[in-house]
Amino acid sequence: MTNLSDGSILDQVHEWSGELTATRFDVETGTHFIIRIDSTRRGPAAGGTRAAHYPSVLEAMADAADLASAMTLKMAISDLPMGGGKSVIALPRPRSELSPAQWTRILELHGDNIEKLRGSYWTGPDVNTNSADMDVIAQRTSHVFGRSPENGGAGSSAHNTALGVFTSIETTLAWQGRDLAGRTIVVQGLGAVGLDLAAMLFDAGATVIVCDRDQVRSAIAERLGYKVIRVEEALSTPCDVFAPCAMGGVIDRNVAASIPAGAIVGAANNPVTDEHAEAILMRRGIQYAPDFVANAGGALHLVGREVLGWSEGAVQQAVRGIGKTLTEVFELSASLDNAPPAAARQIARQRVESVPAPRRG
Ligand code: NAD
Ligand code: PPY
Repeated sequence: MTNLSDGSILDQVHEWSGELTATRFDVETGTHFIIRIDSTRRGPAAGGTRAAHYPSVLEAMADAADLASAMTLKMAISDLPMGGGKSVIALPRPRSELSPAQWTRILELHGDNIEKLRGSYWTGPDVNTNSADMDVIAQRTSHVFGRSPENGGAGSSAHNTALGVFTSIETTLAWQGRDLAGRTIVVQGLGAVGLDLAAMLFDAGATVIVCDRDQVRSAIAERLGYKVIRVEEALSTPCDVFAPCAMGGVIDRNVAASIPAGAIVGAANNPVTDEHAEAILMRRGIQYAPDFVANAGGALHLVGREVLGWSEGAVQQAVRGIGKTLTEVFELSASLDNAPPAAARQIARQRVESVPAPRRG
């Protein structure tokens, strides 16, 4: 992950190994737009647009870089013909405080920025953006995944992301010699992915414990028969599997040393802060399914449907295939005596490097 103690934005750009950082500040809306292309080695860079009110532009830049790098790994380990990138719209205030007209204007400007990159970066939905937002961006550029089906897009990827995480939980437990039925799973975050995942786990006979900072979502979960805990209890509730489905960065070194879980498998991108924390999890025998393997169902959905022309059935077959990929990662991790994310990065980087680097102009 990008080190935030680095002094300036320029220092951060110098230290990043990615291909391109594009930024623009719009005075009218007070918005910083950031697009980071990590790699186009395997194909055009792709990755969603995240909109949030960040504490600083430096943090927004760092988030975009870390998320873009994870996309390169996700595409490569999933054998998709794309590179990795991501965009961050750093809003002047929280999304909920923007008027519909302001939000539309921001999306249009973002579409203009993407269009200027002439197809080297393709966007899609991410935290705080959805298919309707992609429809707006698509009025300014054709380099957009996940428009609504009425407008010719593949729609929301959340269900296939949840299916991939569910498959990964089954695979991780099987690796530990256990079944899903009767296991206790803590799902942190009941958004589009978390709620769907919780339902699949419940139907499979698991004990589902959930939390969300949104009271309405917690109330829905209670009605569905899940045990609801407070947000602050998520990292200290004993469980067989902890499934982070809210934001990244939740497992730092201290949490890695204390979390009472048998495994960590979720949808959130970059949930573990650094390699040291990954090593602590491994030393404690906590099986961590790398995020960019477990949450690749969304990318398989968007790229499968819109680039490869797959049917929904073919997408689901590919998403189920995440289980096989994850087992290969666990096998390599065991043989190298190294943490699963290190093994997964090794497989993905080999795939990226097997494609010849483009000639410099
Ligand atoms: P979402 O915005 O629909 O849901 C996130 C939920 O987390 C919200 O309900 C929010 O209230 C809750 N939340 C936020 N902070 C919390 C906290 N500290 N504790 C508990 N709950 C909290 O997002 P989503 O589409 O469900 O995605 C979930 C995660 O998975 C995100 O990190 C996203 O980047 C990642 N992801 C999603 C997809 C996809 O296809 N949607 C694909 C890959 C990765
Ligand atoms: C992610 O999987 O983290 C995404 O950002 C979703 C995505 C995947 C592929 C293209 C665009 C967005």
